[in-house]
Amino acid sequence: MVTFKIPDMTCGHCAATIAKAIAAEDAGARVEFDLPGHLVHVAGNSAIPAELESAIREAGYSPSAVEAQPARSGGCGCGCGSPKGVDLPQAQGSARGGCCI
Ligand SMILES: [Cu+2]
Repeated sequence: MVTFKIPDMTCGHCAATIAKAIAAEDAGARVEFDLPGHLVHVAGNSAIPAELESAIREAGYSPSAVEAQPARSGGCGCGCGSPKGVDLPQAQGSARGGCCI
């Protein structure tokens, strides 16, 4: 899954144009639009993000890749992104440890 911020995507017509550009690059990609947020989420099969980005650019828009959320592996499970093994002093004695107390 890759997300692009496209400030100049403002309406359904823009979204359709971008969807077409992405489909031309990666026919099987799943595309989700967040028009108010000017975001496009692409779950692609084959195309690499840089190729998708240039396809969108060629369609006349100004995408920039948004850093994906780090995978939820390890950590304490609260989703705060705190790496496993962080021992906050107040966590001592807590069964869960980490940042969740
Ligand atoms: Cu438009």
